[in-house]
Amino acid sequence: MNTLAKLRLHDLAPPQDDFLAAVLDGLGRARKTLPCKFFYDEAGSALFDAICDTPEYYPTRTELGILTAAAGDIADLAGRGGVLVEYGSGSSRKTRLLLDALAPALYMPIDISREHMLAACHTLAQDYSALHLMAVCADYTRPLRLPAVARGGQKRLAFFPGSSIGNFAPLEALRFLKNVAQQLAPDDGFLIGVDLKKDPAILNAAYNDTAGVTAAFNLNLLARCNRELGADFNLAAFTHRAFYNEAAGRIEMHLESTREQRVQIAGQVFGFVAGETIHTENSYKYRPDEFRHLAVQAGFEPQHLWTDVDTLFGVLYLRRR
Ligand code: AVI
Repeated sequence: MNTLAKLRLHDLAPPQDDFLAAVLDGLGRARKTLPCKFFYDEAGSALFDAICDTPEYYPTRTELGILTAAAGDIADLAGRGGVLVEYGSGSSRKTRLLLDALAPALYMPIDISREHMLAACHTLAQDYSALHLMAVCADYTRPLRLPAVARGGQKRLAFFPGSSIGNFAPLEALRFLKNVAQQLAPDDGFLIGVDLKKDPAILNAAYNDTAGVTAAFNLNLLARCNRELGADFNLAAFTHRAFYNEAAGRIEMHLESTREQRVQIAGQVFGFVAGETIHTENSYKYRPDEFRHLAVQAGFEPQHLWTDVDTLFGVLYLRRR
């Protein structure tokens, strides 16, 4: 069968996010902020891939190690030959690990970036001859109804790797988990990667790599404002700041103005005093019991937690109640 015959697109036509409106709103606030979802233009996505390869950023390789060791157990819990639903697009090694272990009949990635997802699906369709694919173009951060597909009595496994759940505030995380639960039937599974609370020194290093890749990733948000919105941010007058906020249980990323300055965007002028920051990202860390509590509130029964030897990262299997 050729790859096109096995691949279908379910296009929920996500509304175009209005970058300009979000920037004007965020910078107009008393505490300036920009939404972290705008990090991921082409340059930002490439920088994120580079972050994952830095020696300090442990989550990606640690989660991959956990999944490699646990793949057989995961398949025993989730069942083989069913439907694998991935929140995010699946070109990564993590997806392939699950495709190899679970041999699902259908793979359903959900991603807002249609072209990137379709390219990844074509490659997977070539490499997995028995696999059918249903690419869902949607913004999974908003409530979402997945297409109904025949499951032939098999289970569905939802997969949300990378601790992307940490980029939601706790209430938004709960809303997201509830939405995932609604897309599953009782006894289906949800496999989710969660970055765990740990020595703040390890966390601070992970978001302040010595090669400066995370700094470049953060500053790219201002470069993107310049490129796409005609803003006049002087990138040399902002510095990357990332630190663990212990009380809130999160890494905060900011861009700090190193001097008093004014920035123009679409005819509006925003003033900065020296030391003022734009808050660009939160990355929440959980203790296993905190995350289990959230999962139970959302309608799941936590069944298994796999970690690495240093308990840096957790992969949880949640059963839909
Ligand atoms: C995508 N997300 C889980 C990353 C994180 O760790 O919160 C994004 C990131 N920001 C800086 N480094 C990585």
